[in-house]
Amino acid sequence: MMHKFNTILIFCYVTALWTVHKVASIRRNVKSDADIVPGWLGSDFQPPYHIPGKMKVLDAEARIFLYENFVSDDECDHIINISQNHMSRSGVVDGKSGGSEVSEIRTSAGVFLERGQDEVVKAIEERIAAWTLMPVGNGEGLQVLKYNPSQKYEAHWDYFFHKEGIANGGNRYATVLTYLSDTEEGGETVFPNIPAPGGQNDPSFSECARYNLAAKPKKGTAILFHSIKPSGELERRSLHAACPVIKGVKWSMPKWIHVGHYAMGSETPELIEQSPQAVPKTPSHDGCEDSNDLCDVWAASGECVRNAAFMVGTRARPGTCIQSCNKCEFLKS
Ligand SMILES: O=C(O)CCC(=O)C(=O)O
Repeated sequence: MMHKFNTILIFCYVTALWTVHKVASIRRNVKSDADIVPGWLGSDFQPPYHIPGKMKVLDAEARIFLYENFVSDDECDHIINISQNHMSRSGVVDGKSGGSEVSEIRTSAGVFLERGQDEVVKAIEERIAAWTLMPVGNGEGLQVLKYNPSQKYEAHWDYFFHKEGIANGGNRYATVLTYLSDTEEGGETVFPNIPAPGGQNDPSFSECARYNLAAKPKKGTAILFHSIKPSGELERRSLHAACPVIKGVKWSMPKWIHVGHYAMGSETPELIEQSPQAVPKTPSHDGCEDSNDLCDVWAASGECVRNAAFMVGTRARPGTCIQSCNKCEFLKS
């Protein structure tokens, strides 16, 4: 067991280092402690806390992990308390302009916290840095999200396709998503490009999450997934969605982590040089293929919803991008 855990840690460590070197030639000046992962630059690795939970590998190839009890109940309650009076409707990034807009793709409410806003936030951010081996300074502020029944976030990638998206800290490298509450029914985080182990999850998963890799909201549990592969390519398997909440309320807390330092407040964004990143297509199954090379770019910018007739079409007349819009079921009789 210990041996397996050590192997996973070494694997994460090596791939994190490799990715940082491969993806970005980062001319990063270490400006503060926020830019140093514990153990880097010759310091001894002495985590300032004990993470009491246990980690499971959800998908080794796509590097998706789940950590139970990553955040304590008291910490979850504290984060909800400092956030709940500041929530507003969540936005999505417009793939063409880079601006934020309200969309039916994402119907939760949310708020961004400051990096290091208080001692609890700081402790969680340091824990995330120790787990991901990415400096605190590479992370955007923690985001706190609340989903009421029927609220959701449709399938999307966290990485960007537009210039503006990568101007601050380069592209997003990984996401740590922590659940701050249990949810009675629905609200799972599902990865539509990865089948469920054994083809199907148990019936306690909602229909939206039944046939693909998914995690249920459980207070204190965190999932880590990677938007960029060790090769530098964007990781299509990181496509994910927040299923509609069916019963109860869901609180979650994403931390988006970039390949380089993410400037906040009065900091000046640094240029991160990145090699062009190809987005390899997942092999088509059952003849389910997009008819245009730009389908995944359009899908990531919300066109499956905004432009459904063209992108998705109908079962009788499938659209141009059924693979990227996850509508391969149209081809099944
Ligand atoms: O809340 C969730 O389950 C997913 C949130 C998410 O996908 C995001 O904020 O990028």
